[in-house]
Amino acid sequence: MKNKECPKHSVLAIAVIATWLTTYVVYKTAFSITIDNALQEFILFLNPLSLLLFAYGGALFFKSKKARNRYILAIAVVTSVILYGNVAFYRFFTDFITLPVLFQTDNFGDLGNSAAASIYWTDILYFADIIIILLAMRFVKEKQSAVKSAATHRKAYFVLSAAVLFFNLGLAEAERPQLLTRSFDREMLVKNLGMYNYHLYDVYIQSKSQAQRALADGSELTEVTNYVRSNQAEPSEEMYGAAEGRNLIVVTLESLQTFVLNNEMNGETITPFMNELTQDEDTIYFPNFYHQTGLGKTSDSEFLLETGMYPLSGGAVFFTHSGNTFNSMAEKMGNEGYTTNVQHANTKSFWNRDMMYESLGIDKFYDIQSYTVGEGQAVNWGMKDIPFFEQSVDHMTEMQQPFYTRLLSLTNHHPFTLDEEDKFIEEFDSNSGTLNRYFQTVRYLDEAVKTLFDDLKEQGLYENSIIVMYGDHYGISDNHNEAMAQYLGKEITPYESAQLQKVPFFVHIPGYEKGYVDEEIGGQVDMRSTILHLMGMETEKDIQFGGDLFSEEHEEFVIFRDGRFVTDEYVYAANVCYDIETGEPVEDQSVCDPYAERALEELQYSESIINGDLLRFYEEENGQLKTLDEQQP
Ligand code: GP9
Ligand code: MN
Repeated sequence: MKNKECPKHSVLAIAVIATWLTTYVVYKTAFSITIDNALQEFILFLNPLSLLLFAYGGALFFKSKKARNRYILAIAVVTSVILYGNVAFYRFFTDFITLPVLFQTDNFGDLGNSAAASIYWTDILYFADIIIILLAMRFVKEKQSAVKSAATHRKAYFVLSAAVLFFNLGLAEAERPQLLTRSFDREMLVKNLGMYNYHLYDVYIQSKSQAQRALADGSELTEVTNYVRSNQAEPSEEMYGAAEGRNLIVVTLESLQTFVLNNEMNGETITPFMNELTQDEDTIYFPNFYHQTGLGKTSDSEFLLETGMYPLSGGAVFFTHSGNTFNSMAEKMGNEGYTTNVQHANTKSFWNRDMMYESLGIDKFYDIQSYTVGEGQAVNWGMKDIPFFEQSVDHMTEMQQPFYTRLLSLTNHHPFTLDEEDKFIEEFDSNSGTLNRYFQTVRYLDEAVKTLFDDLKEQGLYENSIIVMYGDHYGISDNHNEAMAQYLGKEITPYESAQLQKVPFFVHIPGYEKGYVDEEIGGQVDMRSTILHLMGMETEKDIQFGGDLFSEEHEEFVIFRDGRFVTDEYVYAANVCYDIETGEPVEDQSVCDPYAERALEELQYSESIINGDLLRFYEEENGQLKTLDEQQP
């Protein structure tokens, strides 16, 4: 090599390839990224390239070789530091770095010490690319061609880089539709976009929300507070404190919609246990209860439950605003002496839960690491609900009482697949495999809920608890309307589609004995105050949008996240005002206007609280705005 001259930008090419390969080797050795098929592996391999081409490409703008090499070295060092920083962080937290953790180190205990403890001498290998680049700079003799790095060459280079980026994004979109709007799992982002692009994306998301936060001040809260106060409902005297002092168990029923309850499919009962519950003497069942989630799906339902605020119109609030101050149900219960936790057998970074739960004041997160998934105990997205509930109840026996625990089920999730032995009923026979299988997984979920009740009784936890269960969002989207029409025996109009957003809501109080079916129209935003009042805790000073479903004053007005709404008279969908009884458009369409206006207003208030992080200016103990020196920066 010493004697022969190499093409002009050999060092640049070597640098790109060296860092690219180093990154891929680090992916494979330092992180446990799950790969299910060859395409995923290829995307993982390809994904560092686009950003590296752009970053190193900056070298083409330098005339002198010295400056060019310095630039290349700087990029090599920066990328290595990012990569290695993640390696060290991952060793301790099994997660990738996101900007807020760098500023919220107190959340994570002594980050400095733990990071130091996870550094080894052999880690020098993670910097292999720098060594290769230095050697290349020393030994590779590049041709000094007379033509200056012509602008056209540069252009071609960056067009190529852009092509690689779009090719990568295209593959990622094919492999993981709606990656950026929907699946906010850091592992998924790194897997599809690559470590470097992921960090750029993270910086974008975080700075966008920081900018909105910086521009906000407490005065905006006055208007919101007035609105909230004027719509507040007094708790029902009868139900207030009905479950005071008991353990609170909230179960999220994955993708469960109300239409399957008390219904049959080709002569088979779909939810035998839950059907019984709807008639049970200790249960109040709400058949006219709607989900209000947006793109954040399950996490949005958790947000509605914990905060009584609406999730965001774009993106998942769990991901975009996990650094905010919230006045969550968990925090409130914690203040009243409850230990609080969530149990969910999935990776903790999914929906950014690990970060968000800190902000929501949840003491502990039993993630997949807290479960033993035995042979045959996983299907579809992960651990099956029956063993999940079993082990979750085991965890409960260890918890300090009274506790508030939340269980997130998972088996009844798209694409609704099951092992043969867990299929208790036949498939449906429409043209939609999704809907056909849905009945089977719902049937499995029903069985799992039954075992949960049995386990609680067996472990002596049942009597002294209250069990609240809710469906998180639809499982069958409008894409399956034709099949749905076949099942329901009627056309799926926008009115019907809105009605299909009903999800079950159960309040089960062992020993209550006055159970009934409550026809009140309500939504997930109402869960927080309904539950807190049952637990004997006040909400009158809280800023939130829900109302107690048991209250005489509860208003029947459910606002969907996309602006549709339901009242006791109307259903508003696809810009049409329908009569709720007949499902026909009402003659005078303007009757919906005042509601439409209020729906928009309420959603905007909620959004402004989240975007401005306004609750940091609020003192929930006395319902006052914080004085300047009490405000956090
Ligand atoms: C994943 C589970 C399902 O942890 O919450 O998420 P979803 O896709 O329903 O939002
Ligand atoms: Mn879900």
